[in-house]
Amino acid sequence: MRKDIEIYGRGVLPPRLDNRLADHFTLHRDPGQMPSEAWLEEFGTRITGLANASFTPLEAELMDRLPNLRIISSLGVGYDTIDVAAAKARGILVTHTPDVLNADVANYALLLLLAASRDLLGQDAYARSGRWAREGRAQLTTTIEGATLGIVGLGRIGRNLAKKLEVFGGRILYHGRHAQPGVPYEFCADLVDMARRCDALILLLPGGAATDHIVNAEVMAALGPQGILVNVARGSVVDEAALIQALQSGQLGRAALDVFEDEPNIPQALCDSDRVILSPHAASATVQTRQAMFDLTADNLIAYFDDGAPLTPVPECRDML
Ligand code: NAP
Ligand code: 8YV
Repeated sequence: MRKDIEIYGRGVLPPRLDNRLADHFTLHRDPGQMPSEAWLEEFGTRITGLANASFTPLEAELMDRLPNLRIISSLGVGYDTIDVAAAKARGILVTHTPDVLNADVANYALLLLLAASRDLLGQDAYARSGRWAREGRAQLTTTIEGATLGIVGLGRIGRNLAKKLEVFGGRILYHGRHAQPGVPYEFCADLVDMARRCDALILLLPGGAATDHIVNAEVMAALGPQGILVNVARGSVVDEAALIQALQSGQLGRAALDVFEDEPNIPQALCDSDRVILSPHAASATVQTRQAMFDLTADNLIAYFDDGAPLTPVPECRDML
């Protein structure tokens, strides 16, 4: 127990995480995504650790108001909303929660892929509305058996998914910045070329400036009228306006989306489309995986303040240890 250490719980911390931190440290909460001026004046200089459960950007401006901050422990594997360069420049280490969510996020991507290819929501609506009884059998759908499936971002989650996709007996291609040695899938340096060859693209790469709108109109046109786009990465990686246009014009077949450009807001055109499956950023949202993520978020702070060695620093901060 290190009650002498004062931690800022940013955003609404889940109770399990809140309790672990409050047991171990002196935890200061603030109900807003950004702390109030009064809160900053009272606690700002006392805070040395921050648990981030927020999707609101964590930028240099806030770091400057916490001059003794040493570590940001972020809930989630993606950390595109945290200005890591600004943190490093101030000697602040950033951690995240990789690996513990790989299986569930990959399972969710597979679920979305299967649901889109078999039009599960359409079948449900057809049965539920009585159309089956009135009109007979619903339209046929598309198999993913033997399909060519492209993974954009063959990282921890992407590799977990690829292994699961092997059972469908088709080709697995992947796109990233580098070919990966020893991987039994075909690397495609050009995303448009890969999309042209694929029946479905599954996005599993980080968000942020480097990947902004990497899936643009050209990629979606290449995927084609029968193609399926599954996004469990970040809304920012897909040009959402171009996606709507591609769906409406029939240039793209279907989309299954867990993430959006302006969460939690979803464009009405996507809500209105019966060729889109929508999910509220829920790929990691099982009780078991979320508990593991909450625990790792707390354990990173505990390990850092116990012996200076947090468990899972983001790659950019490993040289700070
Ligand atoms: P990871 O292990 O770091 O893998 C990321 C992959 O993306 C790597 O294979 C990397 O390959 C590729 N990549 C990185 N930058 C790229 C770029 N500029 N262009 C093309 N490819 C790029 O990450 P992970 O743990 O698998 O997680 C992946 C992402 O999934 C997270 O960052 C997060 O945004 C998202 N996610 C979403 C949910 C959800 O709830 N929907 C849950 C968990 C994760 P190269 O190095 O070869 O480029
Ligand atoms: C969220 C995710 O973090 O890990 C990620 O990068 O996108 C998700 O797992 C989760 O919703 C926790 O806020």
